[in-house]
Amino acid sequence: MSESVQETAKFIVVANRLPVDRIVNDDSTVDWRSSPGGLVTALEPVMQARGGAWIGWHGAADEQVEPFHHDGYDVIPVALSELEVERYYEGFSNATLWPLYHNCIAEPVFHREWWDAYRRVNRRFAQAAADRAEHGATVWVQDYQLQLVPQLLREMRPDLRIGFFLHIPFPPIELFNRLPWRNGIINGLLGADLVGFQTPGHGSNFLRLARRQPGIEGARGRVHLSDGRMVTAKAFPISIDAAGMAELANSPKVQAEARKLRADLGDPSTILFGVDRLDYSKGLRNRVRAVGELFDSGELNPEEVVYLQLATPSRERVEEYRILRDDIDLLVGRINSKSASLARSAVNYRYTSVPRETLTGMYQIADVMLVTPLLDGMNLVAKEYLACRSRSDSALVLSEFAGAALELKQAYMVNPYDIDGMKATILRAVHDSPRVKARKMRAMRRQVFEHDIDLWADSFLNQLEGE
Ligand code: ADQ
Repeated sequence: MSESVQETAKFIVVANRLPVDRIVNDDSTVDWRSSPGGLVTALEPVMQARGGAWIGWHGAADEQVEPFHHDGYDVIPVALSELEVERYYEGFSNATLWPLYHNCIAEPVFHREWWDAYRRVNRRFAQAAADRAEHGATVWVQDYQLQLVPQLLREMRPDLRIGFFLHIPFPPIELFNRLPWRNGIINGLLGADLVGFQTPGHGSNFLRLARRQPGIEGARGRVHLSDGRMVTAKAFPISIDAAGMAELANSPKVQAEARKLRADLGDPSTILFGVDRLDYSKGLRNRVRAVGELFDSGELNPEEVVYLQLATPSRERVEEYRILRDDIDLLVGRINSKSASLARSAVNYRYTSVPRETLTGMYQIADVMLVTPLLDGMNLVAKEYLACRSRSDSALVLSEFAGAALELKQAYMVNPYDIDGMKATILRAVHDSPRVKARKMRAMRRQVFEHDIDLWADSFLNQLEGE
């Protein structure tokens, strides 16, 4: 395959971020390394097979980066100014849309200048795709930061097949309608031929809103526009590279790492584990409170049980995230200051990102996995645990408000708002018989291995290109 950047591409992914991180070497030369994450793992093989281009921001403000070839596909950086990062990304994307789409768990903030920046940046991404796409190319736009791109791109290039996938929930009409620019977003999405969601419920929310637009009629997952076009909305539950993760988990390196991790934690009889971006949607406050109360009451014994919680730093310049970080520090500090064991802390809390191998090792030693978001589009952590932890003596505690709950029905299901209910279910997950746990794990592991990331990408693209 050629190493030079092609003028045009027949398959293009457009996402807020590029799939690569910049590494500055000791001698000041620059390298680009694939950044880990579900979206990249999902789409990289597709890009390599199709020979495509990935359009996205490179992560540094006020900097122009030239297109380059990386690992079999072209990378096309889009520049953002410091003010645009503040208004389009931290503002409209993460302080307006993110809370609004997560059922207003935090209060969404509305600012007209943020919306203006969102429109301006969406136009820039659309233009970059229009400039790069071959005649009749397929363009796949990703996520809530770029909801205006489908319509803008269609106006520029009516010859393209345009798909859009929303990784987060699409809210009910009553909440969405608070948005002063609601029609702009709905029309933006209606520029696509196919709009994909994590669950059928999110798809129906969108369709209900779309049908309220003038001149639009619809039935059975589709709407017909007055210009004769048809837009399909459908659920495509995202997944993971289950086989790849299982292989990594079984590698001697990760096995050794897992043994070391368990020893470092003091070889407890039971390890509870949680790993999340530090985001209020992930339900960390309630989870930490529930486990803390179980330690407090003696129902979990800190001499035998350790709760390991990793939180990845996220959106640190957005106010809500700073408050959340302080709250969790405080809660964890309180639990540990009261825990009986001198030898080790009841809660081992790390505010950091870890390499893939270490995370995989942590999944391996987790006897009980705690995934308790207040609301989550899908939640890949639950699926990663099932792929990595092959021991049948394992338990997944899962929020009924994660998209994953629709597929992983055998999990120990919780309502994360119900602290007492969550405590009872965590205890059940710790104490249930190995036979019961084995049956649950078998069913859920089968689901994850049979519905992997390739199936997700193939079903979306086959439908888009067959439309
Ligand atoms: P996220 O909200 O980021 O994704 P999630 O699906 O759980 O949530 O994915 C997080 C990813 O980050 C996982 O692959 C996990 O392994 C990794 N990760 C988390 N903490 C880490 C740490 N400390 N170190 C290393 N890796 C860490 C959004 C939506 C989800 C949807 C995904 C994909 O909010 O609902 O499932 O997109 O569509």
